Amino acid sequence: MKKRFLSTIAIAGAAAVALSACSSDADPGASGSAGAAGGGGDVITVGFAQTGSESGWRSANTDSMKAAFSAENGFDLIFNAADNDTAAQIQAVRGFINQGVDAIVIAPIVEDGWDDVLGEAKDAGIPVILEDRTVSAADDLYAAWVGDDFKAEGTTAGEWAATTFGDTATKMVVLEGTTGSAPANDRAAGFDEAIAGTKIEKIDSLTGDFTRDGGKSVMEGFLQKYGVDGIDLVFAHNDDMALGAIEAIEAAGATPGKDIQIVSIDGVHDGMQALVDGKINYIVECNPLLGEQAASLVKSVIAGDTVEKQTFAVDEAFDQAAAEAALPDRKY
Ligand code: GYE
Repeated sequence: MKKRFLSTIAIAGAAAVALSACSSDADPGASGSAGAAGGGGDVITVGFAQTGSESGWRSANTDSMKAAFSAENGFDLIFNAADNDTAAQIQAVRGFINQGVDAIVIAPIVEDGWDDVLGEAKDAGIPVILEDRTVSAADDLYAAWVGDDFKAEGTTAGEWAATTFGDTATKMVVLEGTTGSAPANDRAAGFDEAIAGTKIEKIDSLTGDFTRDGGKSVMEGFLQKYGVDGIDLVFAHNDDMALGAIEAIEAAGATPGKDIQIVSIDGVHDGMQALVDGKINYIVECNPLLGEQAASLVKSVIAGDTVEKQTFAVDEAFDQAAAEAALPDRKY
């Protein structure tokens, strides 16, 4: 395996200058062994272990990754979506190692539990690039990470809440992302720090797993427990859960954005539309268009170039007027 990786470096190095022009024998359906070790030697075989398809953000991220890791760009992409099942995702990565792919890209569902399989990839000489979420494993077990600053997103959302509600007694519920995931952990931490010392009281917090259905059913439970008048503010860790909460609030006979205000994170099209419509009050962006940066990291790592260990995407934040101005040009 190691030997094959070394030959890949040599081949990729020679091909690096002309990658976009030599995709003629790329075969998207081929298995890992048909890549750099096989015939033409100009194709980089990449196994991508995606989390699943839980949200609008995820769809945009998958599209961006598939577009960047295309045959035209010199890649043979083996795509796996784990349906939010952490064991299945680790299994997929082991499968890529067994296939002898040239590189592995992972969007890790949760932070913990990666040490063993990342160690196996390292022993096999297969570089790993993380995209989107981070892991708690030692950083010498992967080559690089590209994604968004989840803690800063939480802080920005919390600062909006502190400015809007800070001096008024406010009952807040939280719709958490997938338990143990980096964005759920970091967004919660950033938000909590930003509202510390204000009169915002977190009365409840449960996971809705980053899905619209999850957000809806958790919000239904909160409304049953506290009543429409017992909740002033919802912090949703992503837009999809905020959209589910909107359905629950409307079904309870209240007006989202007025009776109960909502702040969320992502900035996907449906979320931004809800902000324009006044049903969400503030959105912090999380850019899902990470494909090109991830693909360029893979090429650099395979070519033996030194790369940045961490690359952060740039995120904005939107109130209603900003969302109205931005919506026509949004790419996702
Ligand atoms: O915010 C959410 C998705 O990991 C940043 O995952 C990503 C998050 C995103 O399901 O919508």
